[in-house]
Amino acid sequence: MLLPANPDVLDGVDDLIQMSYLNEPSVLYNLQLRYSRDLIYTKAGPVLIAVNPLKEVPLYGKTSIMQYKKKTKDDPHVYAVADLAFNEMLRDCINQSIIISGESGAGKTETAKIAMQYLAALGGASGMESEVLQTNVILEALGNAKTSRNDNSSRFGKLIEIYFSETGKMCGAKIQTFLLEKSRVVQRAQGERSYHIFYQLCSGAPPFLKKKLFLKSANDYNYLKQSNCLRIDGVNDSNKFTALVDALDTIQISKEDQMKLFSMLAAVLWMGNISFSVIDTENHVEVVSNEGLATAAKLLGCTSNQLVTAMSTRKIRAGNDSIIKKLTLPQAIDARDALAKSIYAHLFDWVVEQINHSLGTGRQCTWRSISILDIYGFECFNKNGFEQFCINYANERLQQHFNRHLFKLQQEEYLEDGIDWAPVEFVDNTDCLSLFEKKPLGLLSLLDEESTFPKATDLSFANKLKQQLSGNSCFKGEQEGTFKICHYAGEVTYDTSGFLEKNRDPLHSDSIQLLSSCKCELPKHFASVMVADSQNKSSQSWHSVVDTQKQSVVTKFKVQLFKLMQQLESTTPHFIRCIQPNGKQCPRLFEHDLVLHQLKCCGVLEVVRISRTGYPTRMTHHQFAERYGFLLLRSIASQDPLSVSIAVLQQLNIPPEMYQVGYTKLFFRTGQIAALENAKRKMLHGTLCIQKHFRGLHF
Ligand code: AD9
Ligand code: MG
Repeated sequence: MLLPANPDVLDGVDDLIQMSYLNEPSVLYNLQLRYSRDLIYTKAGPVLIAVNPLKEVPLYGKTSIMQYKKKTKDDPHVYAVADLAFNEMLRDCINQSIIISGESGAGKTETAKIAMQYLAALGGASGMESEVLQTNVILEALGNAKTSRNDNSSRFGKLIEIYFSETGKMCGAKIQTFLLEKSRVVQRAQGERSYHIFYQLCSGAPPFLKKKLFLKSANDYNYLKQSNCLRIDGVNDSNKFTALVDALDTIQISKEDQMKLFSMLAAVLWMGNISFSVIDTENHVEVVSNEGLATAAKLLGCTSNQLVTAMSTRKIRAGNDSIIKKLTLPQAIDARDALAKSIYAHLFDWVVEQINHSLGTGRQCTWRSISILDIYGFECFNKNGFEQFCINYANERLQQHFNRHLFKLQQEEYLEDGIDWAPVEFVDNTDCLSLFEKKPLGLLSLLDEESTFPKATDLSFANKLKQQLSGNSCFKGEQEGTFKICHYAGEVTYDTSGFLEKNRDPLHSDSIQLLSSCKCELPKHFASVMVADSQNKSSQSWHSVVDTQKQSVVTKFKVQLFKLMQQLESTTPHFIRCIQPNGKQCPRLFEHDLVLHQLKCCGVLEVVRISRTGYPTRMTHHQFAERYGFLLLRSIASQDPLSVSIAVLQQLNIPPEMYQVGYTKLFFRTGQIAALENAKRKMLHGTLCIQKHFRGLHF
C-alpha cells in the first residue's frame, strides 16, 4: 500500500505531532533520520521517546544543562522532562513522577541517571546531590548484572523519591526497591554473570581486605565460574571497585559497615564452594570438609559443625520430640543455595536501608518530591522462567498506568463534560492484567494455590493452568510444562520448571536458627528480619517458621506493585519511553522491525493521534474567567464565568477549532494556553498599549 509522504520540510521534526501524515513508515523514517544525526530524543506529544544511542553522544554535561535551565534550548531531551517536572512541582505544589519504561537494554537506567543529574544541578549546592547521584553506583554494583540482552541489566525495580525544599533545594531522597532476582546469585544462563559486586570485589579488593576475607579470584568460586563468563568487554571491575568504595564513603557508610558488607559477600562466595558426598543408596549426603566450609563458617561467625548441620540435616517435629533427618543430595544443594540467596537478598535490603538512613538526614526541610521509576524492562528470552514471569507482570502493571493516564482519563473527561469527541482506540491490556490478578482463577492465585500443596509439581501447575485458563484470550497452554501469555509487548512462552519452589522461596527454620546463632551482626540481623516477616503472616517464633507460612513471592510482589501504583497516582506523571534500536547492542544500527514493534506495543502512535486531536489543557470556566477575564477590553452583559470566558476567547481571536466548551470546563489544543499566557503577559507589561501608540504614529 502506498501511504502519503510528508513534505521535506517536515524531515526529522522533533515532535511527531507536527507530521502531516501520521503513518508507521513516516514515523520510523523520522526517528531514524534523527537517530543518524545523534538526535536520539523525539517527542510524541506529551511522551518523550529516547532511542538508545549505544555510544557516547554529545548531549549532556554542564553547558547543556544550563541551556535547558535558562530555557535557551528546547529540543526534546530528558533534561527538558526533568525541568518540566521540577517547575510543575514548584508551580502546582504537587509531587511529580518521571516514569521510564522500555524493553531490557533500551536505556532506562541511563535515562534515570541523566534525569537525576539534571535535578541535582537544579537543586544543587546542598551537598546532598552528590550523595543522591552516588546511590546509583552502589545499587548497580549490587543489583545489576550482565545478561544476554544488556551488559548492565537491572535485576530489581527501583523508585527513587527525591525530596526538595520549598525553594527547590534538593534535601534528601528515599529509595524503594522491588523484587531482586536472587536466583542469579546461585544460577543463571551461560554467558551471563552474577551481580557485578562479586567480580568487583574479587579483582579490586586491596591486599589487606583480600587477606581478611580469604578472597581468591572470581574463577575460584563455583557460583561465579559456572556460567563461563567472568568479564565484560570494556569494563574494568577493579576500577569499578574503587568507585564503589568512593560511593560508599560519599554516602557515609562507615568503614565498619563496609567491612560487614564485604564479608557477607565473601561468605556467599565461599558457601558456593561447599560440596557434598553421597553416603548411602538413598542419596543421603555428608558435607565435605573443605576450604569452602571452613571459610564460610569463619566469615559468618559460626562453627563448621553448625554449618554442616544446617546444610545436611533437617530437624523435624514429631509431637513434643524432634527428630533429625539427613538430607538427600538435591535437598542439601537446595538448602545451601537457599541460604546463599537469602543472605544476598537481605544484604541488598540492608544496604538500601543504610543508604536511606544516610539520605534521610536533611528531611526536615522536605516540601515536595520528584520520583523516578526505573524497573527491569520487558523480557523475552529463549527460555523464560519465574523471573521473567514476575518482570513481565510488573511491566503489564506499568503499561496499565500509562494507558490510564494517556488514554482513559483524558477521554473519560471529554465524555463527562459533553464535548464532541471521536474516541481514539488503544491497545488495552486490562485482559492480560486480569489474567494475572483475577481471583480465584488468575495466574497468581493458581500459582499460590498450587504452591501450598505439598505434592504439587511444576508439571501439575502447568496442567492446572491449562485446565482453568484455556478459555482466556491472553493465555495459551503449550507443550508439557509450558504456557504462553500474550503480553502487550508480545507473546512469551514460559517454562514452569522452578515456579513452585521459587514462589514458596522456602528457608528452613534450621537455616534461620543457624543465622541467629552466628557471632557476626549481619546474619543475626537477617534472622530477626526473617522471623519478623513470617510473624506478619502468622504469630510464630522461628522454631516453627516453615516455608508455607510466609507470604508467597508473587503475592508479596503484587502487594508491592499495588502500593507503587497508589503512590504514583498521587503525582503528576511524566513519561519517557526508551527504545532499543537493535538486538545486537551495537551503535548506529537501526532495525526497522524491532523499533516498530516497540512503538506499536507501547502505543506511541496512538499517543500522537490523541495529542493531535485531543485537548491536553483544560480549565474550569471559573478558573479561566478568573485568570484571563481582566483581558476584556469591553464590559459584557453577563458576568457569569462561561460568558466571560467566551468573550475573552472571541476577543483574542482564538480559532474555534482550537478549543471546546464543556459543561464545566474549557478544553484547549496544544499551544493555545501559551498564546493566552502571551497575551496576558503583554497586557501586564503594558505592551499592548504601547504597540497601539506606535501603530498610530507610523500608519
Ligand atoms: V534493563 O531492563 O535494566 O536490562 P535498561 O535499564 O533499559 O535495561 P540501560 O540503561 O542499562 O538499559 O542501557 C543499556 C546500555 O545502553 C547502557 O549500558 C549504555 O551502554 C547504553 N546507553 C543507554 N542509554 C544511553 C545514553 N543515553 N547514552 C549512551 C546509552 N549510552
Ligand atoms: Mg536498567
